[in-house]
Amino acid sequence: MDTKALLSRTGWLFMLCCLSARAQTPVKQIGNINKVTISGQQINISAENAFAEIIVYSPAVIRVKINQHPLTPDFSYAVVSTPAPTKIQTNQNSSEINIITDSLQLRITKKPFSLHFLTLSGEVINEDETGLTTSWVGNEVTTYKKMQDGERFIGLGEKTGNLDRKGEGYTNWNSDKFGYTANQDPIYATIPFYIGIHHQINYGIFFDNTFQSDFNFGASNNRFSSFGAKGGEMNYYFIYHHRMTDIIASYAQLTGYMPMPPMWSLGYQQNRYSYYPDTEVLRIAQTLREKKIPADGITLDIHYMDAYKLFTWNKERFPDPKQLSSQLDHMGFKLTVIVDPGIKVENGYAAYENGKKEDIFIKYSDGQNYTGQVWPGWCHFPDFTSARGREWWKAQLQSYLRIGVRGIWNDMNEIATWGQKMPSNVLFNYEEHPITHLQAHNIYGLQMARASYEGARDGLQKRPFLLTRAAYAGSQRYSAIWTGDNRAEEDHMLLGVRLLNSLGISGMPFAGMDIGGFTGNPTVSLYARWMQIGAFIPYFRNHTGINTKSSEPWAYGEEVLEITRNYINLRYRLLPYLYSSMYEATHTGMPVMRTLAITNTFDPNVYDTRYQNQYQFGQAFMVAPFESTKEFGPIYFPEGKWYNLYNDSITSGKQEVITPLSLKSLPVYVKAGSIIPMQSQLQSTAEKPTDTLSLHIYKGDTPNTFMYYEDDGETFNNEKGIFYQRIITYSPANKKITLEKVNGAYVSHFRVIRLMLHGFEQLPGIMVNGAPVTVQTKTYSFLAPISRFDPQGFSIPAEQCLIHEATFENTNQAVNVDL
Ligand code: NBV
Repeated sequence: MDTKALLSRTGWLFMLCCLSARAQTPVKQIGNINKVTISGQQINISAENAFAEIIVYSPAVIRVKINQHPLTPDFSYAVVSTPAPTKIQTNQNSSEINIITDSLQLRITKKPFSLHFLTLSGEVINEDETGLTTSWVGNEVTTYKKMQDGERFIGLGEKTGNLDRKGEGYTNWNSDKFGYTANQDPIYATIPFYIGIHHQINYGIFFDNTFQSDFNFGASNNRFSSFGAKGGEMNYYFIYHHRMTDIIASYAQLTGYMPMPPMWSLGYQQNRYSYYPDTEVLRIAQTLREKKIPADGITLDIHYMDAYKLFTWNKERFPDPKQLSSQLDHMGFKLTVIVDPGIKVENGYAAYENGKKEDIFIKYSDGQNYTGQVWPGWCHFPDFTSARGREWWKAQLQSYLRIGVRGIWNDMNEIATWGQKMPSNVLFNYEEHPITHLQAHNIYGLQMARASYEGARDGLQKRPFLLTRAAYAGSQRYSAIWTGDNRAEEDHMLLGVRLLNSLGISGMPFAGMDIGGFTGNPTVSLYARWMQIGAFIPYFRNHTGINTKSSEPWAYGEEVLEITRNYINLRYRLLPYLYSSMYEATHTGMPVMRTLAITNTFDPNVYDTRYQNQYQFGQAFMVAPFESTKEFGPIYFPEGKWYNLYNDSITSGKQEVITPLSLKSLPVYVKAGSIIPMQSQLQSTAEKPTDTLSLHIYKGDTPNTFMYYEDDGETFNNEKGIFYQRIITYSPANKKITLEKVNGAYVSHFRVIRLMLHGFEQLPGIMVNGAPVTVQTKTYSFLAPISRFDPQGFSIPAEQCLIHEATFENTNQAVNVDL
């Protein structure tokens, strides 16, 4: 062979080597686009190494699906909406495709395939990192987004850490984390939805993939933010609106709304691991009543069962559970029981026998049921991803509902087993399209909550209360959530507030934490402060672990009893406000606990770690939680004017105020212009309030509206239009308060409306529908005096607000009040 031939041969060989090395590169890039098909609101793309589908769901929501193999048919437990007819414009040339809606434009470059979401005027909202775009490492798929200057990231549901998640990375793999630390990740729930914020722009991304997923918001890199999963498709929904409230609303529309909870579930709930026997449960209930601590719920933890066998009762501890629930009911308490998914493998145990017969357990690929160890010992686990499994579960649950149980608490549904290592090869039915544990793990909790909700709804024919520990996006349609086994430590109380705020912006408005802490014992002051915060949390439950100190409000001394009673009392008077705020969540997805970032998105101060725990409770209140050990706290007042709840002193916004702190009161402020409906004091929601609804209005400079909502609080009649809903508007400019005509067929319990006007100096008289009404000037206290708080035995008087009061009859007709 001559030299020339040899060279050309080696050249070929070299090229071949390079090519195969490229083909074998461990990172598979999406490559260039080679085919585009546009049909209506859908664009199908095939690229060198992938297939993609871009679907316009609405002007503000665009879905992106990318797969290295041909795309699979759609299925999601999380998403409940389908694309709405949307006007779009599309055009393309050799280098790009453009999709333009009324809200945004999506530019898709062809070489390489990369996505650029832009405002209509061309600013970047969010774009692929063009060098990395979407790629695969084996089955793991990741999309890389260019990190924008100053970009912040919030959301992702139940994630520890700061409000602004910049610089951090997170994993979604629902995990049982007893006594988790303040930075532990992952914990129990997966809500793969976050909001990015930069340059006066905010957007949302919901990555609907149930495999273990990872989010990187600039952790160990300064180039990109990314989201990816260990398997499945790249499948995300991109949401863009000017206001964060609308992003939250679009996410809620995609994944569904929480149903209206029963009124009683918004009352105070008393728990421990575990109250038993039945006499102890009754003693707790009785003491709450004797000590005049309003309460509505009592919960039975795992010791009610016979040897932890689900759907059984320990006959010695609870000889007559039906009688217990009816005794509690007479005292105004509703009973909730805990359920775990593990069904003990034991011959003769009914649930095991009939579960086996009906073949509803998850199994290995050889058909043998999976067996894992948990409280009862070796267990099988129902397959909630199969209709048959859910039906079986619903049927079992009826035994609780028949005896009057009103709440179902779904625990250990990550699935938690001893060892915490369920094998990957366990199979789940997944609506007759079997999947492995890798794909099913993060949705097991969601599906268990679903089965429990459906079972309880059918059985009770009344609104049930559902609680779950594990969750996936969409769980709000079935259940409230709590943040698991927290610690009785100061930083956990504040972390808990952030977890709940984050759950709120991630579609889960009905959320709570173990007030007082689950592991360990709180100090006296921590307990008091935590209970105060609890009054401003949607799900208000005191719970503690086994072998800890008693955690009822009287267990921490007389002063703490008075402090907690004060706040639980306030919670009950605020129920009309809270109920209306919950109603708002059921329609718009707007959470009740609102990080200040929702309405002050571009104010950098709200992300400052000094202020990040502050939140709004509904539209009116701002709560500033601090460690109970602090004597002074820096409070940031965002834009607007803020009234001190207790004495009506006003602080104007956009400033920090170093505020003296006292254990007797939690710093709470009311936004100027607020409208807050309140009722008379109750000991439980089983009691009826007096017939007067107090409407607190705080003088402001800008108009405000509040949607007041009422229904019977327990049946499903609300779904048939039997509710009472009216818009209340306060317009400072023309000094008017208007109550619009009532919408809905429910007759309000309240016959009289009492206006309570805060911050209005001189008001000799007001006109109601043109007729003069007398105004009385009074003082009003939101809290009662604390009698023995002072070591010298003097009582500490309650602070007072000066108000103007006027009453008028509540009819369904429109009311015009001239101030
Ligand atoms: O059922 C007992 C506990 C329960 O009290 C707690 O709230 C759950 O998060 N449960 C976990 C089981 C294990 C506790 C160590």
